[in-house]
Amino acid sequence: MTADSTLSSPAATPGTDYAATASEAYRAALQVIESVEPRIAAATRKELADQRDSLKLIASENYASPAVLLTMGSWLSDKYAEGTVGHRFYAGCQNVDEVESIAAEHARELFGAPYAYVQPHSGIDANLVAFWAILATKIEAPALHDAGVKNVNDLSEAEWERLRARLGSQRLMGMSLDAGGHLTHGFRPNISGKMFHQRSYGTDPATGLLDYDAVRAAAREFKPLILVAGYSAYPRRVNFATMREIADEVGATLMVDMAHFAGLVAGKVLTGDEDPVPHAHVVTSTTHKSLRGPRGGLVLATAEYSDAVDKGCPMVLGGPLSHVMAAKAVAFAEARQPSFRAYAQRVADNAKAFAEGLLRRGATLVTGGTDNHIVLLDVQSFGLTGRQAESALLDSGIVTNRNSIPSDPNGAWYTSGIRFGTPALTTRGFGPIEFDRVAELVVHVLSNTQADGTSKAKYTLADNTADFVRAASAELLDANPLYPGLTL
Ligand code: DSN
Repeated sequence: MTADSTLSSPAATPGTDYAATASEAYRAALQVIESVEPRIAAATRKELADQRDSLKLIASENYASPAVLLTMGSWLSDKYAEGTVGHRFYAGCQNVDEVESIAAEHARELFGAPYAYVQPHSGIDANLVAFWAILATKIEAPALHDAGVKNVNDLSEAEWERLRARLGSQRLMGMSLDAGGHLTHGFRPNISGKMFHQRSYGTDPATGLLDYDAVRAAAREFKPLILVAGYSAYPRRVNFATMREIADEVGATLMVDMAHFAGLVAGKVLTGDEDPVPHAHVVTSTTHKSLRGPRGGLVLATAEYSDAVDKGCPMVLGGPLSHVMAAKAVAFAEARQPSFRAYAQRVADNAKAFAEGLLRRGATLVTGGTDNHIVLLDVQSFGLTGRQAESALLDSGIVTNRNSIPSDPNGAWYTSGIRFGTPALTTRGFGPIEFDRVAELVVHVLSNTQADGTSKAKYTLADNTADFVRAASAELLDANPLYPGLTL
């Protein structure tokens, strides 16, 4: 298996020595940075070394291409451009208009969406824009229509107070955090849990799988304005056609947060009922996880919601990050190449191989396996908390994050799970054989880690474990270099 071509030789520039050109660019950039604040240049160099030297298994991380990364380091950053294409609150936005239009065009084409909004700075921002757009479309617009005005400023005080009360009393239903949902899907400590009356749906306690009949029954009873589907720690595919049926039955807007699996949608691993775009009213995403772009957010919408989404900035967001929108355009262009489909399929195949490798060695997985890019390991059988397991793995050069499992006895801080993901190491070129070896190393670390007494954080790693695993990982990492040919 070879490293993905976007890291070394993009199809768009045949004949160029991409790695050598990128090396020159980075060397020059670091020299310039060094002349002002050498500590930042040093930390930047060190981050590359650390990423090169560790097994990155954080499900939400990836390695963006040099083209994506270099696009972010430009003077596009210096331009204020609140508003939207052709309708800005600042003069001189002609180039930002061009950048934003290209990024949105690529996003529409990539996902087959009628409308794309590429301004959100993150996934949480994208979700806030979506919530606002749904409230504006479903609650505010009819209230303005009934009052015979176009603008909230023209409402009487009494009408305004009635509207505020209505906006503040809407219902949202999403997957619970411990079943794999995200904070922003109505978790009480998050703003989404405070903006809305919220109810969560979980997973079947016996199988860990989504129970659509239970979701339907809960939706019938609760009648949410917004039904949220999507996850950040659920290792299975979702049937979005069924979720849409449920939403339609109760008059809800279906919002899908595909932040985690956007790369699998772009790469056509998730199609038909598993592709959220044809089924949801509004789809939100990040651009940096399996999609492998710059850090940022994205909203796709049907025509009904597009005008309200378009007002995201400045109603919800601060000024758009034009340099990041430019990098999104480059990443979407990469994701439209045939090689991205092959990458996305390998991400899913590798997750299966990794899960099978763990199961074969006696580990317990939430839902018993995976059919996306996530594997959620229940570490209780090793006598550990998620916190202890995460730290022991990190000591051994394996970077993961601890995660709640359904009905987690250790809560959201210590947890009982470790979430793994395959997008990053797949970008490096790892295949099923390498992932099976990684599974062996993970089990080796956890089998050689002992909880200290009743502490949920302290642990002891058996002598030589970390050294052994680091040496074994180095063989895999050296054979699959990160940014091959890139020298600083
Ligand atoms: N931080 C992201 C993740 O790791 O899944 C979600 O917010």
